Amino acid sequence: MNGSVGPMRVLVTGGSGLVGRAIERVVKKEGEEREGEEWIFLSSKEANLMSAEETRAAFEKHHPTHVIHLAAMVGGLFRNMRQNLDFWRYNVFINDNVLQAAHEFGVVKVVSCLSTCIFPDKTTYPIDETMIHNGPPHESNFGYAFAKRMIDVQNRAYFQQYGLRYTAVIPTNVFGPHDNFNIDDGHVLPGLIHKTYLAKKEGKPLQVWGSGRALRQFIYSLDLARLFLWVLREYDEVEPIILSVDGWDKNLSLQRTTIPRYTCLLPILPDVATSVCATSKADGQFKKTASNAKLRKYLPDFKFTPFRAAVKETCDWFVANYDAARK
Ligand code: NAP
Ligand code: GFB
Repeated sequence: MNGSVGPMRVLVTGGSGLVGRAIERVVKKEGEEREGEEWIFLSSKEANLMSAEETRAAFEKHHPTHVIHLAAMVGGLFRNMRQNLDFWRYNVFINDNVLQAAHEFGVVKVVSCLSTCIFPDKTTYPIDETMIHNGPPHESNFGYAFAKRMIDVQNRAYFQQYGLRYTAVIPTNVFGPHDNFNIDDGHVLPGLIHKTYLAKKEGKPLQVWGSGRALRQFIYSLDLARLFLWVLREYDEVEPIILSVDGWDKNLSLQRTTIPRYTCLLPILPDVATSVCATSKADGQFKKTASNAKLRKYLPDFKFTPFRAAVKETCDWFVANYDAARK
C-alpha cells in the first residue's frame, strides 16, 4: 500500500534531528530497509528548506518517490513563548516549500509531522484527530500550532485538487537519543536530564520548573520511528493519525514529588534531598491528553518501549555522548 510500483526512494527532511535519527536507526539497524529501497536523510546543511530554490534543488537531486517531512523549527514551551512569530513564519515557509516541491516532482506520498500541542486549549478529553481545528491553541505556542495546522489544511487541498494522498502524524511529546538537551530551548524531559546531570556533578538541588501540576504524555523516539514506517507503508488516509501511548488517562505529572518517585527513570538523578519547583516559570498547557484509539484500531498489538527503560536508554546515551549532544 505504499502507493507506488517498485521500491521506494524515501527523502527524510529533518533527518539529522531527534526523530530523523531514530528513523535512520530503525531503517539501518533494525532491518526495516527493504530490498531496493533508498533512504536519504537530509539536514539543513544540504538544503535550507526555508528557500524554495534549495528545496527544489534537493528534490531535483534525489527525485524521491516518498517523503517523510520532519524538518521544522522545534522547541520546548519556553522557546515557543519567546518566538511565536519565528515559529509561525519559519515553519510555514518550510512546509509549503516541501509539500509544493513534492507535488511538482510527483512524490507519491508525504507523511508530515504535527504535534498534540496544536489542539485547542479549551477542549474535552481525550483529544482525538477530529478536534484539531475546533478552537484556538494554547497562547504559549500559537505560532507553531497554527503553522502545523496548515499542513493538515494543505494536505486536504492537495487531495481535493489533485487526488494526492499526503497525510500527517500527530505525536505527543517525543524524547530519546539525539534530542535537544538545551535547557532553555529544549523540551522538558531532555531539559530535566541535562539539569539532573549538572545537579549531580555540582552537588546542587535539581530545579523543576513551573508549578509541577502540568501533565504530559511521552513517546520514545524509536517507537515513533517504527510507527512512522508503518504509516509510510500502510496508512492510506489523508486524515492525520495520533501516535501516542496507551492509557490516555496516565500522564507523567511534573510534580516535584514525582521526579524523585521516578528516580529510577533518571538514573543520573542526584541523591539530593529535594528538587526545587520554580513556580515562577510557566506551565504551558495544563494537559494535552490524546487518545490513540485510531492507532490501536489499526495496530492493536504494537508494543511501546516501557517508559522507564526508554528514559534510561536516553540518559545513558546523553552521558555517553555528553560532549557531542545538542545542549
Ligand atoms: P529537531 O531534533 O529539532 O530536528 C529538526 C530537524 O529539522 C533537523 O534535522 C534540522 O536540521 C531540520 N531543519 C530545521 N530547520 C531547517 C531548515 N531551514 N532547512 C532544512 N532542515 C531544517 O526536531 P525533532 O524533535 O526531531 O522534530 C521532528 C518533527 O517532529 C518536527 O516536525 C516537530 O515539529 C515534530 N514533533 C516533535 C516533538 C518533540 O517533542 N520533539 C513532538 C511532536 C512533534 P539541522 O540538524 O541541520 O538543524
Ligand atoms: O516539553 P515542554 O517544554 O513543552 O514542557 P510543552 C513544558 C512543561 O514542563 C511545563 C514543565 O509545564 C514546564 O513548566 N517543566 C518543568 C519544564 N521543568 C522543565 C524544564 O526543565 N524544561 C522545560 N522545557 N519544561 C511544547 C510546545 O509544549 O510541546 C511545542 O510548546 C511542542 O510547540 C512540544 O509541540 C512537543 O509540552 O509544554
